[in-house]
Amino acid sequence: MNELWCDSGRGFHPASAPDFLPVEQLRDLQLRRLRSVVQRSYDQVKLFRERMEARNLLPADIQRLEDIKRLPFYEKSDLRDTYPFGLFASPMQEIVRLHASSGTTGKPIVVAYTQEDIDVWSNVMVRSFASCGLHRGDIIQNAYGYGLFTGGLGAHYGAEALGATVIPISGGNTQRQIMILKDFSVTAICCTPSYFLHILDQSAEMKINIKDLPLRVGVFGAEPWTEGMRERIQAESNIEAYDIYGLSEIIGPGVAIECHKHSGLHIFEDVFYPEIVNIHTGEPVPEGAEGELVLTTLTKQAMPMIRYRTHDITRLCRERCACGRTIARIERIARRSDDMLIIRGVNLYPSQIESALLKVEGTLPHYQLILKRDKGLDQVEVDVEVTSEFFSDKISAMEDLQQKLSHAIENTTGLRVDVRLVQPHTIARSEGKAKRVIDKRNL
Ligand code: DLL
Repeated sequence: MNELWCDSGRGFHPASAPDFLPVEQLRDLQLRRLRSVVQRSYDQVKLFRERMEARNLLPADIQRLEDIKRLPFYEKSDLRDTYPFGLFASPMQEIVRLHASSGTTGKPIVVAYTQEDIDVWSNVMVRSFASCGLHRGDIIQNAYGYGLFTGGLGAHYGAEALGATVIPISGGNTQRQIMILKDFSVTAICCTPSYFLHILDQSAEMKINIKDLPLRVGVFGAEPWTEGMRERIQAESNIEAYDIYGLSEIIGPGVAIECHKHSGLHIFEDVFYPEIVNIHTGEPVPEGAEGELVLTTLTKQAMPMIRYRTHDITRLCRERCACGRTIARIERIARRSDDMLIIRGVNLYPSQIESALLKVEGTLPHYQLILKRDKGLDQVEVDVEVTSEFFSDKISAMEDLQQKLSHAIENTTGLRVDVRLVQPHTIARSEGKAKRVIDKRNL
């Protein structure tokens, strides 16, 4: 048995073996899989074949991993343009599951899985849970939404394959969530970080202290969140909060996850090949530099994605992690290239507001950006909830807090925004992904 594998201490599970592969072996495996997925896509997917032909490329031209750069990108628009089944590489007889992601406009994008794809997905989810120190005997409350969203079923099958006990509660009905957390002695919860905050708020109202429960791990993802948010969550609940990343187009949850060192998310490189490219040119960035994550599914049968542009901004770190895993890490994803708001010429990301707000005492991590246009000029209003102690009648105290927040935001973003303090529970809560921006400019 690999020594490093044992050294990692916590979260050991046999399925996590590929996390600790010697790097040369990992590269060999990646190349073999890359060549096979390129061949499969070329043979089965018209759009891919046409793009290869337009570049005078044959699958056999992929001789080394670096050759991946010669391949065309896939974009989200390709999934929309070929809606619903145009990118499938397996006949329907072999497809056992479809999921869809709603997106903000129009038709959803559809993704497909063969049984083999589902098994790979369960495998990466087992490795994800193992990385959070979970194992057989743990009771996992799965509050990701079940349905077309990949979060619920993805985590569900992974938890079962791990040998843990899964509670398929899905999102919503927060009071029942809290009752079950307590009565079933739940040890881990899966949901979006913003929904967990809501659970914390509600439990305080129900006079249940989450700190008194056996809950010890949170597997949080599906939306950007900050270190400040992690600190709040951990301080208020005494659990260890892990960041899990994934996207429907690639598989769902389980593309990358933190280990107990919490220094980046390990990407399951034997299954998903990562590249980082310049968001404008699509050219590779220097090693370690920030850019857009591009992913290739190395094993997907039903719907392989080759060089899929995720629009998620991160960097890649190939340095060996202290946990012993040899697979690369990506930095926490705080923003998407298409999340960027340009306000009076300044680039603004919602997560910058979150980091600024959480530095100021008295604020709650519930906020929303309202975009308005006044005489042709864009204005941003930041609505932020403040604790009931701070929400006082003393106008001076409130003004003081408002000033502090405006300064903190200006220091972080370079933008002057209007801050509006609102009472706790004023901002609508979501059972899934939080809605951080309301754009009233084009109404
Ligand atoms: O959100 C899959 C998922 C479910 C991941 C449960 C983790 C947990 P989609 O709905 O297709 O899939 O949304 C994918 O969400 O491209 C990111 O922009 C964002 N995202 C997902 N996880 C994280 C994360 C699921 N940990 C899109 N941090 C991705 C930041 C995240 N953003």
